[in-house]
Amino acid sequence: MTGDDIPEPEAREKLLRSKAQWAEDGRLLTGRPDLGHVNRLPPGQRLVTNWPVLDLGAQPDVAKENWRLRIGGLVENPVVYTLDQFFALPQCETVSDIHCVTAWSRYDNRWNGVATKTLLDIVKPKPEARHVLFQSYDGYTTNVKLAVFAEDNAILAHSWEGKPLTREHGAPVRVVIPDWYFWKSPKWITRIEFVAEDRPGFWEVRGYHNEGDPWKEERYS
Ligand SMILES: Nc1nc2c(c(=O)[nH]1)N[C@H]1C(S)=C(S)[C@@H](COP(=O)(O)O)O[C@H]1N2
Ligand SMILES: [Mo]
Repeated sequence: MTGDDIPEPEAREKLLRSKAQWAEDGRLLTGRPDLGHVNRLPPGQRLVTNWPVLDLGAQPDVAKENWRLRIGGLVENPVVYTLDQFFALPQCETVSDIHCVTAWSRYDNRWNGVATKTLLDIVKPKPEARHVLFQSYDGYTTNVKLAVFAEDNAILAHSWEGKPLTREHGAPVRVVIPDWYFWKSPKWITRIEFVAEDRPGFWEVRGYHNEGDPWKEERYS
C-alpha cells in the first residue's frame, strides 16, 4: 500500500497476475474436502491470530457524510441509506470465523452491524431475484446466491471487536458472509443489486470459484 488512493499500477498488476496464476496452478489445493465440518479449520487452511489485509492496492477513504448504500434491482422497495440511516436500522451482533482463499483462517471475530435478513425484510426481493451482486468503492465486485446472502450469520458490519472498522478492513461498512471464502465479503460496500441472472465478480472472472465453499475447497473454477 502506498497510503494514498492511487495504487501503483505495477504493484497492482503484479498482485493480480500472481493471484490469477494461483488459480491456474490450483495452488493450495489438498483434495481433502471436509463435508461434515469435522474440523473447525477447513482443509488447506492455517490458523492466524493477526488479521491480514487484502485488497486490490487501493483502500478508499470514504468520508462518513458522503457514504451511501444503495440497495436495488429486483426488489419491491429500493433504498438509499446515509450512514446515520444505516445506524438507525435494527442492529445485531455475530461471532464468526474468517476463511481466506490465500489459506489463512481467523477464529471468533465479533461483528456489529445490520443482519442481511433485516435488509431483506425492508427491500423485499421479487420472486425473480435469485442472485445478489455487490459493488464497492474501490471498484471491487462479487456475487452470491440470494440464499447465501440470506444466511443467518451474514451481516453488513460497521464494527469489529467492539470498535469501528478501520479503513483497511473496509470502513465504514463491509459485508461479512462467513461460511464462504472471504473474497465473498466485500469491503467498502456501496451497492447491492438483486438480479435474476448471475454475474461473476472481480475474482470470479479471474479463475476463482463462483461459489467458494471452504469445506469443499472451492478455491478455483
Ligand atoms: N472492496 C473490496 N472488498 C474485498 C476485497 C477487495 O479487494 N476489495 N478483497 C477480498 C478478499 S480477496 C479478502 S480475503 C477479504 C480481505 O478482507 P480483510 O482485508 O479485511 O482481511 O476482503 C475481500 N473483500
Ligand atoms: Mo482473499
